[in-house]
Amino acid sequence: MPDLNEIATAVIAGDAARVGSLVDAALGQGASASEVLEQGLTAGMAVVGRRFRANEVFVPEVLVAARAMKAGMVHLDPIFSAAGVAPVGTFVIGTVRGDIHDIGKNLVGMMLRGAGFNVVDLGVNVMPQVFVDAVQKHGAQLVGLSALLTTTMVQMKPTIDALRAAVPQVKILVGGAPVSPEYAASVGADGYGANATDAVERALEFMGRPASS
Ligand code: B12
Repeated sequence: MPDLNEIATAVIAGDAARVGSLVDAALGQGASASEVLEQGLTAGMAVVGRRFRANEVFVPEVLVAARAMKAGMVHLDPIFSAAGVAPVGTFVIGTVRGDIHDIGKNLVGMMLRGAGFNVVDLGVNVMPQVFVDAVQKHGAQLVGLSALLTTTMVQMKPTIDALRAAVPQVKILVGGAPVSPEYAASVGADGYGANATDAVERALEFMGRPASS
């Protein structure tokens, strides 16, 4: 089994090229994409998150680490996507207005694609009407809102209100570090996902396909 700590260390160091080659090597040596993601990339980013909170590193370092994490995710995307079969449904996803964090959202999108969803990714800083337009345009059954800041999670409510008014049939999932199940319920979401696996399970349930089947 390859040493996945090395990947975490390279994410922390923000060495994108090294992360890319270590991820490739780990996959070649038999590590699964999920192991690389959890024990390598996410483990490294968690350390960066703790250091950021403790004011030991600042935005530029976090940005470089985020880029390094993305350089690793590029190698995992085709594996997660290839696992899927016929499209289960269409899922529109985006990070809410005012928020530019996209790593978690991208992970959720990647795992949903792997579970067979057609994923329409609207990117970051997405206005409520843009979610509405995309759901209508793509005939999506599900929409996911991501927020990483306490100052932007408040954008979930107006976004959900706009979706309810225009496309009442769409199921709405919310997530992101500051969001809780209680908060999700208070803004009128249909569901909450603590992580990408959770998001996939909820999405499959909404489509009438329990994850275990
Ligand atoms: C990376 C990062 C950045 C990067 C973002 C790069 C990028 N491309 O995303 C940069 C440097 C740009 C950044 C900027 C800022 N950041 Co920042 N950032 C982080 C950090 C360290 C990691 C976030 C991350 O990617 N985590 C890894 C992913 C995998 O986890 P995740 O996002 O939580 O996603 C998982 C789940 O939440 C869930 N999920 C996520 N979305 C969704 C959606 C759905 C539908 C579902 C079901 C589930 C789901 O599944 C995901 C996968 O498991 C966090 C610290 C932390 N611990 O969260 C701070 C953090 C979020 N940032 C913070 C702050 C304050 C900022 C800035 C305001 C800093 C500044 N002074 O400028 C700016 C804000 C810019 C803006 N307007 O958005 C604070 C927020 C505090 C708060 N409570 O509001 C945090 C918590 C750091 C801290 N101080 O403790 N940041």
